[in-house]
Amino acid sequence: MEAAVQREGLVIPLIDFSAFLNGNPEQRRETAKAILHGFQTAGFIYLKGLPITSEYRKHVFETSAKYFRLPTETKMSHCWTTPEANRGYSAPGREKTTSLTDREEVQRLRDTVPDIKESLEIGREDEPGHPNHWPEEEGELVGFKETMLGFHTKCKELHIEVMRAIAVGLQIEETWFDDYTDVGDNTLRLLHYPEVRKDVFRTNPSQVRAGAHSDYGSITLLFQDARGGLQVRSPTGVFVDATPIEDTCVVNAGDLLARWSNDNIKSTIHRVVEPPSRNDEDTYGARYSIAYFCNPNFKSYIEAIPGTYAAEADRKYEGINSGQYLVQRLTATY
Ligand code: FYU
Ligand code: NI
Repeated sequence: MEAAVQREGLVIPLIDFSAFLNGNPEQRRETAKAILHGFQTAGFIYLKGLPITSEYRKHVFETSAKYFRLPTETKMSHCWTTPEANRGYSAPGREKTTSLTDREEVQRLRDTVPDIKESLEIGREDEPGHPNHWPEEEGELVGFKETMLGFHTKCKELHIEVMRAIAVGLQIEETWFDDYTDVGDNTLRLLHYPEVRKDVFRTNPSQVRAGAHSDYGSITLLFQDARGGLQVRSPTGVFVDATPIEDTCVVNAGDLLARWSNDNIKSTIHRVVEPPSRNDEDTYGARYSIAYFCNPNFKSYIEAIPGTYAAEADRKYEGINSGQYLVQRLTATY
């Protein structure tokens, strides 16, 4: 098996997903095994051979960049409101600087430092009581909603297929997860890490673009641009670069899947830092990425998957409602 990353005991496989989607039974089984193995060891895999063309992907990234060019006040009018809705615009980077104690220093940074990251969260369009916060369809943004909802649906399908691969790997019914993935209670997050002056990182070496964390739900699909910055914690405890590979998607298991699998699958800590600079300028260029956070249907009850425990006494966790679990996690971070 080809490795996308291999350092410090962290081996992240690069897997051709078309061999699962279109292969013969033998190829499908082998691919499913490799996917499950990646989630059991690294907690991360890279997938290539996706049913998402590079043109389509490029179009989605360009559409995302257009959104972030809107004036700040406009974006603020699409503001993220509550963990229950988990939709809308947020610019949370600013609060990082408050960890500094010297008030003048804080003020100086506020004046010179743009937000470290801004994002727009988009949920499924038909969840009662939780509308998406769409920008006006004018100028560059004509077609924005259609593009993003189309991509949301594509990613929802990918979630269903990756969970089928996990089911095949676990040797349970291939469609076992379908009743948990069909609603699509997932969040599409467009991310923009703006250009930032290098002295921000020099002044505060502990500054990272997204702090160390593990994801909450079942799996996350991450589409990154060529700049990089994602790092994954290795078994030896060091952060290793998850270098971008063109036309691949990084997929990692979240905490709820780890719990659901009785810790058979790993949810691994990761973060986003500035990639090493390749120029003499005094800024780091912008980075765009798109994360798609997948969750089991919010209405579903999550308890150990069959086959992930031998005896009743081996079950490590209480059952839990998926939606409640996510809201709990989001409440802790916002
Ligand atoms: N928002 N799920 C996550 C996450 C943020 O896993 C979500 O909906 C992690 O940063
Ligand atoms: Ni994450």
